Amino acid sequence: MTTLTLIGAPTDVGASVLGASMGPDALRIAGIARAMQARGFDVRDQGNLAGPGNPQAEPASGFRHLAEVAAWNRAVYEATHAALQAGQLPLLMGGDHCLAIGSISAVAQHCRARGRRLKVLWFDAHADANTPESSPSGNLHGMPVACLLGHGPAQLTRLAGPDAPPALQSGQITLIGVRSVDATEKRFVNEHGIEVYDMRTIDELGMRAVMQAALADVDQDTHLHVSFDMDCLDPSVAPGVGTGVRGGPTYRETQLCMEMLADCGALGSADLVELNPALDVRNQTAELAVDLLESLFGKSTLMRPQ
Ligand code: 6HN
Ligand code: MN
Ligand code: MN
Ligand code: MN
Repeated sequence: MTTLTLIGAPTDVGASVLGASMGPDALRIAGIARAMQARGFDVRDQGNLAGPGNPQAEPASGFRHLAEVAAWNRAVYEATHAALQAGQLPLLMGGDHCLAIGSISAVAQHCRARGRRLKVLWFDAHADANTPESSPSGNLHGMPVACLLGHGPAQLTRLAGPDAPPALQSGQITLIGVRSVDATEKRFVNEHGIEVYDMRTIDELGMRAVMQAALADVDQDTHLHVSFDMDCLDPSVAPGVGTGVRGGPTYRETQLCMEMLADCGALGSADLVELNPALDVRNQTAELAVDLLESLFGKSTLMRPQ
């Protein structure tokens, strides 16, 4: 039986909208542990990591709260790495999306040591590929993709050690659901040749074809990491997010993504981030997140031939 480790990271230091810090408890209240047990996992909720509070400061040298973001990411890195080393499947409960720097750096280090291929699917309304030079806000939750590719402050690009290479090469990450990209961010994404399935592509090709293309290079020997920003969904179905953008995938389109990910059988770790209970209505976005995670971990309506 696989052990699924829930790691809570209750912080919003990477954002300017407050509230994602309450995400882990909203997921617990929505029944994440019981739902994952019902999927056949031995679930261990590690509780919440500890870290600095939110100073609610203005950006300094292009970053808001760099020291605090680095501290939280070190904690996430250590917890994720320890879970992987113990043969467990870590599920990071954010928190804002800056925390994926820590989780994915740990997954990358783990895969590197074992010679395993790593592929990251990044579900998001945004590209999260700003650098401090390009960021309009200084918010580090808008920069994790660039940091993971080695562009950012050393505190965040070298979590695996002073000599560690960037966590990812640009061919290892695919962005899905994107519809809000800053002008300078667009240049970064294009120059690095990052694979992006934006909403227009999803509209034109349909979600099934997009997911088939995104998973084309994923096989049984690949460690697949899913980094899921709740603002990927249309805000009409997921109102509990800090930076919602209209025109996102529907409930059914997102379920199909999760079902296809479950079928591919390669999932090794995941992040569920940017859930903001302060902006939610009766915890519905947390309940939706648990519902999607059930599909990601193999719940389907009917028995299907493998
Ligand atoms: N997120 N591109 C904007 C920025 O401030 O850099 C928005 C980032 C949102 C990040 O939702 O994880
Ligand atoms: Mn994001
Ligand atoms: Mn986002
Ligand atoms: Mn580069």
